[in-house]
Amino acid sequence: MVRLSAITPSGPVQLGNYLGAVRRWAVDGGEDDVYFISDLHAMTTSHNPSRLRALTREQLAVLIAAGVDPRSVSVQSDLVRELGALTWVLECTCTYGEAARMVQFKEKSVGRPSVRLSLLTYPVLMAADILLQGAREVPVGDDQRQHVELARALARRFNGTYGEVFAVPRAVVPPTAARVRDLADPSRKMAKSATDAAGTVFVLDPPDLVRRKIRRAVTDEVARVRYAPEEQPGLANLLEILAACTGGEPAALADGFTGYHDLKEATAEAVVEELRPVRERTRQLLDDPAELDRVRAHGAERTRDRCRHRLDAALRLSGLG
Ligand code: AQP
Repeated sequence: MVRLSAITPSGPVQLGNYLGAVRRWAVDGGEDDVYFISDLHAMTTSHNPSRLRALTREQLAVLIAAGVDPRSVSVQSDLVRELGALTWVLECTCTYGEAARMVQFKEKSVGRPSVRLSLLTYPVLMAADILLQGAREVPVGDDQRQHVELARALARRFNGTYGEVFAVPRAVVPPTAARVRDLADPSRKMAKSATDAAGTVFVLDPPDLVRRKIRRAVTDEVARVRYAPEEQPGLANLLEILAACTGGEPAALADGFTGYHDLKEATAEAVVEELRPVRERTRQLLDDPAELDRVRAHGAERTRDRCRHRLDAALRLSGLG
């Protein structure tokens, strides 16, 4: 069973990406899975080329440092020719109505004619990512579920129209749908491209900065430590982060604290300790370009080998070549 997931280099890896996705890929992932840095997806909004390249490399290092099997990691653009070819075939399989119905596109494009055309078409590129690798399971958050449904529909339509080539993928909801919230504004999820970095803990932040950000986390006036996500979202976020780092349950952990200060200190230390090895190993990898280049080249070769027969069949059956 091939599972496929990705992280977009739209900013440095943040605590939510790590706890909600990368750490799980490290624990649950198998050699057959595909975990990749989706640098092509990062180009759907305005981007700086050298920053994109540097973030791609940094994210690759973080994945390996976090313990994701190096044999399962790759960079999306290393397959740009194969993906470009299949994306075209799938765009010729997809209707405009299907693409324009994507909620993410509607939300991000409303009243903004200057959005890139790629924001409309990238779910088709995502379908190509999934179908080329023969992925059966795609772990995604709710916001990406609709895109996996599109990949499913396109696989079925292609197979039904031209001949059986693609496995039909399905979205799977990660077992613990941990949603880390912004420390400065717990009504939002933590995001790597947040404009105000005060509420975002980045995996590579130095320990003192992590502590400062967590000490300044927005809480409330209730002055009682309990796990009540609706009434005390900031506090609940801290308890969930602490639970994710220590393996406990947020509600049970709440009983161990009498004041907010102690909870913040404990959470800060737990996060610093959780991230310490990842940060140190990432630094080593970034200082050793040969090792990173080797992993990246292997990932490119492996994903290319794996997709070749599907791409050739899809091109041939659809009347090309
Ligand atoms: N706050 C979060 N809590 C838990 N999981 C999260 N993920 C993202 N934010 C949180 C998960 O991280 C994986 C990679 O995410 P992505 O790069 O594909 O895109 P994203 O979800 O849009 O991530 P960001 O950090 O919010 O980036 P920007 O700022 O560019 O939008 C996914 O599995 C995602 O669910």
